[in-house]
Amino acid sequence: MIGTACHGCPDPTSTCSPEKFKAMKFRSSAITLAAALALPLSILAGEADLTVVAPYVRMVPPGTPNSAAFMTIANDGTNDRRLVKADSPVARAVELHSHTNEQGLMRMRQVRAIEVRAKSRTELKSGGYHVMLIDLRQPLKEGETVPLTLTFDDGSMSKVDAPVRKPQALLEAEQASAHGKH
Ligand SMILES: [Cu+2]
Repeated sequence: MIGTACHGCPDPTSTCSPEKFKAMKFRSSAITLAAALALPLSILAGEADLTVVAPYVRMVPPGTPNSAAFMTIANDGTNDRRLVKADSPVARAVELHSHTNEQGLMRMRQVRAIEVRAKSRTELKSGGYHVMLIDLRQPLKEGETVPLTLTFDDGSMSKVDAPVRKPQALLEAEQASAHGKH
């Protein structure tokens, strides 16, 4: 086979075949990828700027397909951050959601990201932003903890163990009815 010089081929002998060129291109992109993978080390230093406070997962009756996780995310850093992804082994799908009032109806909507501004905190709470746990793989029992992995726009990740808790409204209703029995 007659060697043809491929445009951009790093092989100085100019005996480059399209196959060889492809293989070389692949190798150089693999190196770029390795360099990119080494990058998060420098990002980890900034991770301490983000703190996840009081996470919990809403207890739901057995057989309920979905639940949600709530928490406060504090950003002590000087850069605005965005929560871009959440994962949990307890659900088949995990989405970031907001609640919006549409003509008097509260609707949940998937959002691309939840912003946590610099020197600020964002509350994920019932009726607002939440981490939606869709299609639960197992029932969530009170007192258990649910592992959550949160990914931010700078590539940093936070691993959180969120206890399963009854929703505040239910707790208050229970307390009120307990008082009623006096
Ligand atoms: Cu939701």
